[in-house]
Amino acid sequence: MHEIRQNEAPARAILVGLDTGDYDAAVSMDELRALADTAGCEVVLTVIQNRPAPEAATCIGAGKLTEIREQAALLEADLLIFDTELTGMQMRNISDATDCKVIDRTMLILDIFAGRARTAEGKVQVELAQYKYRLTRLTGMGTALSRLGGGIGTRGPGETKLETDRRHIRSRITSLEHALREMERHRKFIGSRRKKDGILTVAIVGYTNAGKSTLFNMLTDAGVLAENKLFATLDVTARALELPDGRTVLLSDTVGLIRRLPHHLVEAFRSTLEETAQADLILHVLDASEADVQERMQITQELLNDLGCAEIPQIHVFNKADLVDIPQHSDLENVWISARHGNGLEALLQAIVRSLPETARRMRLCIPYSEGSFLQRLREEGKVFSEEFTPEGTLVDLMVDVRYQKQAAAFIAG
Ligand SMILES: Nc1nc2c(ncn2[C@@H]2O[C@H](COP(=O)(O)OP(=O)(O)OP(=O)(O)O)[C@@H](O)[C@H]2O)c(=O)[nH]1
Ligand SMILES: [Mg+2]
Repeated sequence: MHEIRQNEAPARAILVGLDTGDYDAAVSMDELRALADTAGCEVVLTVIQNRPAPEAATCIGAGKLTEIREQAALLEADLLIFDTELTGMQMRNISDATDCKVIDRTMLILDIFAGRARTAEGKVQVELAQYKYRLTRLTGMGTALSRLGGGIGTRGPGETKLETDRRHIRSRITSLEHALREMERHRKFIGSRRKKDGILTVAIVGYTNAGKSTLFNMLTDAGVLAENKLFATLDVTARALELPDGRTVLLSDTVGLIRRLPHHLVEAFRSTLEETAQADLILHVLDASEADVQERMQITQELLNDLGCAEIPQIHVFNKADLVDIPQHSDLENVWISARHGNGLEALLQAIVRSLPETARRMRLCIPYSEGSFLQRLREEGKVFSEEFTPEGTLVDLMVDVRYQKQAAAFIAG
């Protein structure tokens, strides 16, 4: 496990929120606590200050800072996690005033991301986001981060590099961006090849902790890490899934979404999530046992719309049915399941079959030589597995697009 270095004691953290009335601060703080848990911190106190706007120099007021300093000493806390984004200057001032290490919500999320990225592309995306965030906060950040705090906020780019060599960071950003473009190009290439092969893709999408990876594993037996932590999955993971109608689709598991996802992060993960925009079908997984399931559904839907996925057919998958005690009625667009116990998966697979567009099908044909142009069209549109010349015509095994299936049926090889 990355999130806390094994040889360090967990950070004892105080969460600090500012309630300006712009959003529901209490809910946001609950989520910050879950994030802190995920990062391996022990939360010893939560402080919320009501004020119309942040203090320029210190975010919260001087009185509150003194109070936090005293509480930190009393509770032996060494880390402050702010729910709002801080400037480098604010970090230094707060750190000086309280003697604690100071990070903000974005840094905490980036820290979790850094420990969890699996693929090369995911790792590069996180590192890039970290460098970019830090570059704008170099002044002050060094002191604010040099204190203990259980290693939180220090994963990824090394601190000394950050402080001493701005130019180094800039060139690192350039080379990471270059590497990322290469990876994107490769991914797009694979994507277009899939389309030619007539492979449909189904993306599992949803709020963090909804049970996406558990469902993915149940459906594909892939053994992808599933655990009760936020952001257990950071990269798109894809596996082949055979459907009851014999077609094989590519099923992908994606990163969990969260409210107030800092825009740098949406940017950083846009390319990964953009793969979702190519999907033929979206399984929108919901944790039916959460009280705010409707709101989470909406947050996820808005992010999907931002990514240009509004038109893609969607199935709402109400997961964790084992935990809720209300009537559960499934139809083609709303399916109740328990991914953990495997309940409802049959109905889900049927709904998937019914929701996917008709597509290419693999066929074995014997096409007379007089129909050469038809064969040529088939070759251009679909992948050819084998071809053999016989006295009766060309014996070919290939994917046939739905448009040609009727015409091709006349040539099915016996
Ligand atoms: N009771 C119950 N728990 C479930 C069910 N499905 C998943 N869980 C639990 O919910 C937690 C989160 O599951 P994951 O599959 O990791 O969730 P995820 O959506 O992939 O989460 P991220 O990748 O972090 O966004 C785990 O503890 C699962 O065991 C279910 O049907 N019933
Ligand atoms: Mg997951």
